[in-house]
Amino acid sequence: MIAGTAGVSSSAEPKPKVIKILARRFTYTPNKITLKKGVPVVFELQTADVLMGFSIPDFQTRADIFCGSGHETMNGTLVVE
Ligand SMILES: [Cu+2]
Repeated sequence: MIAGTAGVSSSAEPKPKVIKILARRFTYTPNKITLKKGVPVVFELQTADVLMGFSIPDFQTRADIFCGSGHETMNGTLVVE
C-alpha cells in the first residue's frame, strides 16, 4: 500500500547519516570522521577479526571489550563542525 505514505514529508526530519566503521586489531577504518553539527548519525560498526569494544566519550557511548594487546592504541578522531 504505497499510497499510504503519500502524506509523509521526507524533509521534515533530517535523515540520519550512516557512518560505517570497520574495526580490526588494532585500527579503525576510517579513523577520522567529520560530521556536521545538528545532523543525526548512525554508526554502523563491523569487525574484521575479533569482538571489539567501542567508546565515544562525548556521546556517552561505551562498550568495553578488550580485544588484545594493542587495544590501548586503538583510537580515532571524531570532528563535529
Ligand atoms: Cu581494542
